[in-house]
Amino acid sequence: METLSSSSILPANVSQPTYNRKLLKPGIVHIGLGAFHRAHQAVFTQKAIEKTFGAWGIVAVNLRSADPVNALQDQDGLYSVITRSAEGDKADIIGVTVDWILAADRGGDVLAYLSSPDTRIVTLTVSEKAYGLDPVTGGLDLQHPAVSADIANPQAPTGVVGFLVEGLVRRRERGLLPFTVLCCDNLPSNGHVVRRLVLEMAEKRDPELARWIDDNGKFPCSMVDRIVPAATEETRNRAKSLLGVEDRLAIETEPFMQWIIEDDFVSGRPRWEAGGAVFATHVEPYEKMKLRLLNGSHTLIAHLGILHDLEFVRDVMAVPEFVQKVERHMESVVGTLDSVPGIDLPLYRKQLLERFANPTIAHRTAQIALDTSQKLPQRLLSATVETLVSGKDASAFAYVVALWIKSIHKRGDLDDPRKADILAAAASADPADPSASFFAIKGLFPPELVSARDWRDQVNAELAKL
Ligand code: CS2
Repeated sequence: METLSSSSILPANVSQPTYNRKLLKPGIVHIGLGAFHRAHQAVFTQKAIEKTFGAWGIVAVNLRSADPVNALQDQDGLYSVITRSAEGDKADIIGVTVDWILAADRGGDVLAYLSSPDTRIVTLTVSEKAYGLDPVTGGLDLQHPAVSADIANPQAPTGVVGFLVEGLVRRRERGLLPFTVLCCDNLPSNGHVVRRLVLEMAEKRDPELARWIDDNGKFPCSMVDRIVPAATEETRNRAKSLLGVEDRLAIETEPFMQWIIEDDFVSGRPRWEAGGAVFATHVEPYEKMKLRLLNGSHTLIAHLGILHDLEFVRDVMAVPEFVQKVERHMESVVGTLDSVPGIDLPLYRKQLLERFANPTIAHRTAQIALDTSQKLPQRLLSATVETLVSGKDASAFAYVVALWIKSIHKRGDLDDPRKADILAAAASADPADPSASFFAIKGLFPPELVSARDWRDQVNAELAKL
């Protein structure tokens, strides 16, 4: 079967870019060419360009995996996003990607783009673990492989922070302004986090450079939301039947999408409002709401799914007892949230339950359970600390930690950067105090929780019930 390309003739109900792709110039470098980016920032950017054409084409950079880069090459930069709902499936072709690079092979080309006057924004979706963030200090983890490699050999970076710093070095040498760094990963105050990491690495190189970035750089925070399961053979088959051609990059997603962005850019930005993005002065309340209510519930659902052999989020949501657990969890979370401008929290919660239950979205519980150690702090543990400080009941959060521990025992394995420590904790667990070895893992639980003996007893009590 033919592969999607710019000469494909597609069915009339498949929407295609309405702008002239040949005239689209690069303006954004995006690092992390995963499913999420393809169904989120790229879609918003396409809508912005359709509304107001401008030099906002995306150069898509993947740090390590070659597959999506090769697929973009074979498909002239095109791919489809399939939006699934009870109303049916709708395919849209996205054409905003103007170049594609595997950084591991062509790091020099990535740096050339990063130091080009045309590049005004660098967006990031590299996942929590890629930044080299030390959860205890909030600064750089010097043991992180990419961080140590990029400090040792800064001109040939391998990791996201190393690329940003080397790109900024070259811009400064060329007399250019910095690019705006727009983090789109699920981290709290994500712009501040990345700013700090970049400044720390820059400082090690040259304090003057760090000062220049501090004075001229911008790192707006942003809250991103769209549920985008990893694509499967089924996704590609669905694309085939909708498009009539093969699309190796097809992804499927829900209709909902949200992007709240701090409007603080060095040299302009696309009109992302055209896709429904909201520009706000303070993004933190939205991030906190989303990380704790959506992602925190996801982590709960993921481990319920693993323990009960339920493959997809929707399967967990089909069990009334588990829905009650999610509702109880959300109730505890709401006690930790400030009011969020423009958001009706009860409605937001109701929508989340509906989104999780969407029968057309096959979101694997195992996918969400990946890297749980990197997700617990912002999704669960900070809310737990705040709940305990205010003297409220945090047993709903103890339940999630117990589920996670139990799921490790059940699987005997996991995919997580702290895997070795976590498996060692599981192997040495003391039946009389089964969570103790997990709480002893360095830098995983905040000190306030390590010393919260009563709460840890609740984790043990939940474990005993499981
Ligand atoms: C999920 C998120 O995999 C996970 O950890 O919780 O990817 C989630 O689907 C998105 O943040 C939704 O916006």
